[in-house]
Amino acid sequence: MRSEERTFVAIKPDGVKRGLIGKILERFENKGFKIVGMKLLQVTPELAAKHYEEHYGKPFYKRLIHYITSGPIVAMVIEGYEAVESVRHIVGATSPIKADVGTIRADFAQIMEYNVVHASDSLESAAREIGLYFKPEEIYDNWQSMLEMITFDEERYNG
Ligand code: FUP
Repeated sequence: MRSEERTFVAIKPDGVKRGLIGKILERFENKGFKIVGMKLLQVTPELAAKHYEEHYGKPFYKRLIHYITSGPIVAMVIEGYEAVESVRHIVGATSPIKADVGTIRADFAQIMEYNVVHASDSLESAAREIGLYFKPEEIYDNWQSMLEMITFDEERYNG
């Protein structure tokens, strides 16, 4: 059964500062995902606190807030087949040491505190995070990507 999902991805400040926006975006475009929302923005401490509320009080919390607010991020809404899980595979494990080779975190990062990219870990967090970073009118999904035309053609599946 086809299952199209939306997920939230962010290129964190270290990724932007290191000039990795293009290389990271390329991974998602190569996979055929449809980028339906994208912007460069500075995360405020208030937004950072909402984004990372589940980590409040943990030993690394302060550093995490400092890091995510240390420069602009590129926020994206990505759409595709089982996008939440599929994007997490492309991003890799939280720790770049444990992340599989070929994932963004394994290929571009050394330590967990600067792991270059964020991706939602469930459909619920995706919906919450998309709502934090994007207004509904900032999401553009009324177009068909080339891959969507080829692979998600209803007539091919059901005709
Ligand atoms: P992930 O979903 O892979 O981004 O990981 P988490 O939501 O568990 O953690 C969010 C961010 O907190 C990570 F990207 C890095 C940071 N973190 C630490 O710095 N130390 C930890 O022990 C766990 C997470």
